Amino acid sequence: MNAVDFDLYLVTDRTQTGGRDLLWVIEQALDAGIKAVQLREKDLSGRDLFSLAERSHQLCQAYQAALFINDRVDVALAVDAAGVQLATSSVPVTVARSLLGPKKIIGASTHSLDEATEAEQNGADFVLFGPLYFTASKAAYGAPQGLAALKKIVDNISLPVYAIGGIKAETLASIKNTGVRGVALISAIVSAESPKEAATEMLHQLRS
Ligand code: TZP
Repeated sequence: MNAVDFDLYLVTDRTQTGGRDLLWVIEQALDAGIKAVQLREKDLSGRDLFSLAERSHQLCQAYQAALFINDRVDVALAVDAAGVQLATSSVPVTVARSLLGPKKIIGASTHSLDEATEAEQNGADFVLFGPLYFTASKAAYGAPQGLAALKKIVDNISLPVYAIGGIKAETLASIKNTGVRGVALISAIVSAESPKEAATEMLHQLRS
């Protein structure tokens, strides 16, 4: 299992930046100290995603942060990203592992204990679990799972677990109590008036 050493995981959505350049938003978050970014721009063509991933990778490298590419193992390999974030609709974890080799980090997005257990057995390095709370686009992610379901995942697998979905600075204390390794978020940073201040506050709350 590869070392997964970040606590706050920024997930991108360039439709939620309020017209600001996504790379500017990413850099603001990196400047605040975020060490992991998932490029999740599912509507882009392979060519456009590759180009954005290359630029994101350069930025992340400048800040010693890890870049993960959502779903696209080919793009992750092409830009030498730290790893991939696989959805349940992505290629299986075992297949991604054989393509990526032992050193790339594989995150698996899960929605139940069964999925999280399977991800662990198949060689994922960490799991995302959610949606924890209601999200702005809740229809896309399903019903909120809640803290008890999150704790059940944390208690039953050995991989680092990250919560995602509707997470704000105010809810971090109760989320931390479940024993999660960290949290992942989109809107709380990407849509914030100051992504840098929002990320700084999140990191402070997470680490206090
Ligand atoms: N997966 C489950 S919920 C979610 C994803 C990608 C969206 C998280 O966005 P936000 O704005 O942090 O609620």
